[in-house]
Amino acid sequence: MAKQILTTPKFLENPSQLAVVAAKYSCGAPRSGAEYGPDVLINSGIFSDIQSETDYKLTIDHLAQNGTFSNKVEANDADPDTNNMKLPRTVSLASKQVSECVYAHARQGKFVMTLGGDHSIGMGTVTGVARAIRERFGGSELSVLWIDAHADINTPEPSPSGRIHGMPVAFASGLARHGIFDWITASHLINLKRFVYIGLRDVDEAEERVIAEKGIKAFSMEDVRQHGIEKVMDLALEYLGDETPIHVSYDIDSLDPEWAPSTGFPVSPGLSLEEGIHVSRRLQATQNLVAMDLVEVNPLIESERLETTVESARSVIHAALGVERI
Ligand SMILES: [Mn+2]
Repeated sequence: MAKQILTTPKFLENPSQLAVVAAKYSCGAPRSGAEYGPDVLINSGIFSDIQSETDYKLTIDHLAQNGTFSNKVEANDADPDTNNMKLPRTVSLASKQVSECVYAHARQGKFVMTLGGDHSIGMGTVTGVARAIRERFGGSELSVLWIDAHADINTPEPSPSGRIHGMPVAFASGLARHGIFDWITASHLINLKRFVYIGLRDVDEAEERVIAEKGIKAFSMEDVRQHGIEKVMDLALEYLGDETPIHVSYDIDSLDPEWAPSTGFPVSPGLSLEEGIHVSRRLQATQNLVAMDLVEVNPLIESERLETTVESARSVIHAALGVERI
């Protein structure tokens, strides 16, 4: 049984419309598997009790590489390394598709739930929602919470791996620019002053510098341990203010590997499942949440513990939607 907590979302015109976007890509990551994440989550029934027992009306868009480039090719003639980036054209095309799909739903005032996929798709989701919010609310800016073990704010040159799943925040904020990503225009950009990290614990040196230079609000795992997740959420929400639409981009690797083993780059110690659910509940309670991503579930990693990972994903998604099991 599921019960829906009834709230009145402030920034959604069609709050009962839940647009699920299955973003089946792993071109931003060094190994395959994340492209299967959305189907694994959907087929596990993550949305079936929502559909049958709540007022949400679901649509699902399935997005995947459409043959222009194959989903998981190593650098090749069609998509050679550029400025230290691996598969930049493939990732640009993928994230552009995601951005356009997410935008179309968000423009209509629906809640958009994007399932990944590797986190490079995050540059598509936040840019799509940011653009829709600007248009719907006279230029207003979107607030973004990035729940992650990693900062994903590398610019191409200093990136140790060249993999673009470590760069979505840089591209979505305009910190990184490249002709290959020229579909990202001023209307798409997110503002790093309206951006908060929670759960960081594996941040590259160049990323540390950018976070300090730009004064980006960041709560590390150490902060969570020191102050508690309740206090961290108090501070994060106070920083963003009451009257702002919020997009949460949730990397499953923010959770401790005990709760989310099936992911590409698990880092201990992370958020407990209870802490992860608390983050979602608090966001839901603001009534400001307009979109969510849940990314980096990789069924090819620690497959025998995939069910644990899927259960955790289900719990944080349900809590964000105000759907609780009874
Ligand atoms: Mn991430």
